[in-house]
Amino acid sequence: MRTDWKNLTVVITGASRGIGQYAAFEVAKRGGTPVLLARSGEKLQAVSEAIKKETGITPFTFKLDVTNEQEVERVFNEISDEAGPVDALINNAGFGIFESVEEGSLDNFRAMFDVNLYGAVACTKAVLPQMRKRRSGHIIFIASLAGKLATPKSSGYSATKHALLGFANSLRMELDHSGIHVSVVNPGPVRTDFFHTADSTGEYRKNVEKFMLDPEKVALRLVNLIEKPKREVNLPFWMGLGAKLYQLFPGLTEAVAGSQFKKK
Ligand code: NJP
Repeated sequence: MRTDWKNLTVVITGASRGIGQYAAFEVAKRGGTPVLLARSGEKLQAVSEAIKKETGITPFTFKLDVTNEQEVERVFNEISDEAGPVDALINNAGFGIFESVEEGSLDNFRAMFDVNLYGAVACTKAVLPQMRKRRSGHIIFIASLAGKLATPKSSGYSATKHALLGFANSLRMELDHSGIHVSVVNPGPVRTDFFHTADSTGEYRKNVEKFMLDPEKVALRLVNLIEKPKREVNLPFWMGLGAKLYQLFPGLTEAVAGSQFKKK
């Protein structure tokens, strides 16, 4: 269990808003140094200033589109030079578009894979050599319960998160006895701007409003992992249980609870 947050450098992708922003606040509140990454430089600056005002910690900020491989390499080199070695990487940047297979465009599928899977792979590859050398580190993926239980109109998004879970599970085994932890957080719906893109009609948001998680609480559970590494956190607990039931009895679960999966 880790409690020495001083001098701990935590890189967070997608830190300009939503879960990533709250995770950055939480890291700084505990005394760690967050490194904020996202495409929107102005928003990163605003988050950084708010963190400094509230916690006294000055975060590092770098503009980064995780889909640009060269940019990922360059930015992670800069992080290493300016902030020092990365102790933890939170692969959080991601987005979804809810549409049926027939209506959805292949371009949207590719764009989701580029950010949600390949972006996380690129950032992970950028921190691994140094973590290996130091025999220490933690890589956390924000996947989704959609990566365990796919529902209608999220085939593309679910596929990216299933892939991300597969990637993380393989990586964990490759890193056995390396001193590097691999964790995954699988949330259900979280009250963030995610839905502005994912759910253009607002239908899904309306249908799941009462189940929506608070991003601040998700961030808290996420940052707790750095203190006490775990393989996986499913939020809320009962939805994680539902996903487990589905994996054990997919046909039966669809037959009994199928209408509950049609909220989009
Ligand atoms: O979403 P949102 P959340 N390169 O839209 C960044 C997963 N999740 O916090 O680049 C770099 O508020 C974007 O920044 P910017 C979800 O799949 C969510 O809810 O400036 N960064 C922003 O900071 C995702 O993996 C729910 O536009 C890129 C951030 O990503 C994670 O949680 C449920 C980028 C997105 O912030 C955070 O999502 C679930 C790029 N190319 C899983 N593209 C949920 N909200 O219900 C985007 O199961 N970003």
